[in-house]
Amino acid sequence: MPLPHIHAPRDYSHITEIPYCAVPLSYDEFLEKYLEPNIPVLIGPALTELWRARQEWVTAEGKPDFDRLRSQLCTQPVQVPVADCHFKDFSDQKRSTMDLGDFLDEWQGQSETHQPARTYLKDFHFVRSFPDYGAYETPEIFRDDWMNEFWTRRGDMDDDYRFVYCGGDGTFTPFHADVYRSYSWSANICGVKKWTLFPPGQEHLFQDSLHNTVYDIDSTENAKKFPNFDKAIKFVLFQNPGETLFVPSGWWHQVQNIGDTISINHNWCNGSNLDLLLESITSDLKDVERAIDHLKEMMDEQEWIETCQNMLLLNSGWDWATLWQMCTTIRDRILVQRTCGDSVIPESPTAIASTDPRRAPLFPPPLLSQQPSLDVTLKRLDTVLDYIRSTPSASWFLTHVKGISVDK
Ligand SMILES: O=C(O)CCC(=O)C(=O)O
Ligand SMILES: [Fe+2]
Repeated sequence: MPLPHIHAPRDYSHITEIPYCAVPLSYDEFLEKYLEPNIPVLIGPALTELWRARQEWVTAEGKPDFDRLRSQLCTQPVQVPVADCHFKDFSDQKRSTMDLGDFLDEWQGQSETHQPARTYLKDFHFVRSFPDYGAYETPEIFRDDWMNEFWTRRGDMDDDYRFVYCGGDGTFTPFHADVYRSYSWSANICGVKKWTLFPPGQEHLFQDSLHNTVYDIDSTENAKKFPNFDKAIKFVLFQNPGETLFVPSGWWHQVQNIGDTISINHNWCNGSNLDLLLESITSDLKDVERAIDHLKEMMDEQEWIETCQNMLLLNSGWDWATLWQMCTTIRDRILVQRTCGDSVIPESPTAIASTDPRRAPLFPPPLLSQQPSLDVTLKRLDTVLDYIRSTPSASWFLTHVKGISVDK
């Protein structure tokens, strides 16, 4: 079934450089100039100036304050996820976990002896590990965030997309577009990040038909497999301490740390990239169907649908049920907000009260002034929900496997 029309086509051909906003911009300006057209913007350090992380994690010389980090964060053992930047593991770096105190000791030792770093602390769920610490406040322009609102409200999962990254000189994140075609915002606490950003629509220059993608944009090997990769349009920018980058949906990027770097970032989505999310889940599903096509004739139709959805959830972290539940959770909240305005922070019907203190703290819904008109968003949500309802395999899966009613 063709994808529904949700958003006007986007055009990146006029972009000559990544815009810089020295002063924090209003939500309306951000929505109109960057979020809706899906264009990156680098925002000056005033946005993050008052954050505890910027005031307490960095020395007067602009280096990580290792002693303070240790005394504030390592009073008890905390396991953190790390990546080995010298070890490619399929399309990512080799991942493991280590104790935060051990990571800080190793990092400080390498930094002080000017050794190259290879261990990169990444995707560390900081707010979940330190719910009362208050390292930063999500900037108002990034509060219309359905992923964090929904994932922190779900009763069946303890997850969020609020991260801290820490790495020495030379650590890097290989070439990718973010999970589910989500946006990210990334605020630099110290150090410099070199970003190389590629607008969407050029995937044929760096991806093969099985969606194998360039891993390191600086590798001399790329030309053999992707001879036209050097023709891709790209933008390089240097993000200095305190600056925040909005990374739009589906923009490919590689990130290189210059000097000892700490950053905070969130992955997020909302009505402005809902069409791209839907496109991403349908494309991921096609990849799954193709990968296990040889099993199709051994299964009946229903077993096939269920197997594909299970694989989709394993590979991509979501299935039709996840998208459906996120959309209905946000829709329910908007309906209440339409009547009660900002005075009520509604509880999602899918939220199950939890007494587990290790759960990620809730991410509050945006105020009316921090999101587009509720009617525009409702229309977009209803278009996606109607599409899922009218896709037979999706509605069968939701109704019969997940026990979710898709009736209007
Ligand atoms: O800072 C990094 O190393 C990667 C960040 C990133 O990929 C993102 O914010 O989307
Ligand atoms: Fe990313």
